[in-house]
Amino acid sequence: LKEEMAVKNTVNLTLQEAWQLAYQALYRNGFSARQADAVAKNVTAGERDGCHSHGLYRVLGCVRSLQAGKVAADAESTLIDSAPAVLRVDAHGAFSLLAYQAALPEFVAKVRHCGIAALAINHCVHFSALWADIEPLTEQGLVALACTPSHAWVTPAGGTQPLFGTNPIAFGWPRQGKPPFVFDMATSAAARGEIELHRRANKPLPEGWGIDSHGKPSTDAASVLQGAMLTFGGHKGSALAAMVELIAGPLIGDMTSKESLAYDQQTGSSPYGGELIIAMDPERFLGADKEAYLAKAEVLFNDMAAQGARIPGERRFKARQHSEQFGVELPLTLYEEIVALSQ
Ligand code: NDP
Ligand code: PYC
Repeated sequence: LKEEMAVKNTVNLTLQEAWQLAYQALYRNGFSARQADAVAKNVTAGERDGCHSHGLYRVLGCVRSLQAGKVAADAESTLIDSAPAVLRVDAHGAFSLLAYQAALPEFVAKVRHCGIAALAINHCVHFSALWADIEPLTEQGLVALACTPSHAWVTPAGGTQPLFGTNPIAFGWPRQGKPPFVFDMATSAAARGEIELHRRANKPLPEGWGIDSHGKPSTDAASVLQGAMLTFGGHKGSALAAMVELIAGPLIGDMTSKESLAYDQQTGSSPYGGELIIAMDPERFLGADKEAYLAKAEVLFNDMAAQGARIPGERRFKARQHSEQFGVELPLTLYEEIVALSQ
C-alpha cells in the first residue's frame, strides 16, 4: 500500500477515514472532543465537496492556532438576544462552528417570526468555508447571506498595501427537490488558501491574483503571500470587500481584518473576529403567492442553464456525490503531515 501511495502521490480515504484523520490530529493536540468533532466534520465536508482550500489542509492551521494560543480549545458560546430580529452569539475565542450551531434554532425562529433576521457571531476564530453556514438555512426553505472579514492580506483597488481580508460573501436560495443555488466567493481574486495550495504544489498562480512586496504583478505564490492579494473585478470587488469589513466588523462590534492581523502577532493563526449572517423567509414576504414567485426563480435558473452557464454550487454538489461513493484523494504530503500531528 505504501508503495502504491508513493507512486500516486495521493491517498484515497473514505469520508469516515478523512473525518477520523482530522479528528485524531485535533483531539490529540488539545481540542475538546466537541470542538475536534465540529472541525473534523467541517473540513471533511470541504474535502468531500472538492473545496480543497477549506478541506483537510485546514487541520494544519487549526492546530497551529491552538499551539499559538490564538483559539480556545473548549470554550462554550453564549447567546445574546439583542433585538426582535437580531441575535448575537459570543464564541469566546473558539471557532465559529459550535457557536453557529448553538445559535441556529433561535436564529431560525427569529427569521420565521420577523421575515428577516440577522445573526452576529462574535469573538470567533474563523477558518471555514461559508457555504457550510448557508446550507442549514436553505435546507429550512430560507434565503440566506453570510460574510466575514479575515486577516489584512488584500490591497484595495488603487493601493499596494494589504488592508482588506479575503472577505468572502456567500448567498443561498432554496430549491424544491434540488440542491440549493449557492455561491460562496472570496472578494479577493481567489481565497488565500488557494494561493497557499499553489505554493505547496509549486504551481504558478494565474495572472491577476496578486502583487509582490514591491507592488509588481506576480504569479509566484510565495511572493504574493509576502506582498498583497488583489480583489476580484477591480474596484467592484474592492467595494464589496470594504462592505464586508464594515458589516461584519464595526457594525457587529468586532474586528476589522487589519485588527485581526495585528492580534495574530505573526503566529500564522486563523483570523479572529465576527461573522454576519442574514436570513429571509419567503413565506413571510409572499404568503399565499410564495409558490408562484419561487417558480420564477426556477425559470431564471433554467434560462441560465439553457445558455450553457453553470449554476454556482453545481460543481460542489456533483463532487459531493462522487466523494460519497468513491472517497477523497489527499496529497500524500498533506496526509503525512496530518498523521504526524496525531502522533
Ligand atoms: P471560487 O472562486 O472557486 O468559487 C466562487 C463561487 O463561484 C463558488 O460558488 C463557485 O461554485 C462559483 N463558480 C466558480 N466557477 C464558476 C463558473 N465557471 N461558473 C459559475 N460559477 C462558478 O471560490 P473562492 O476561491 O473565491 O473561495 C473559496 C472558499 O473560500 C469559499 O468557500 C469561501 O467561503 C472560503 N473563504 C473563507 C474565508 C474565511 O475567512 N473564512 C476567507 C476567504 C474564502 P462551485 O462551488 O460550484 O464551484
Ligand atoms: O482562504 O482566504 C482564505 C481564508 C481565510 C480564512 C479562512 N480562509
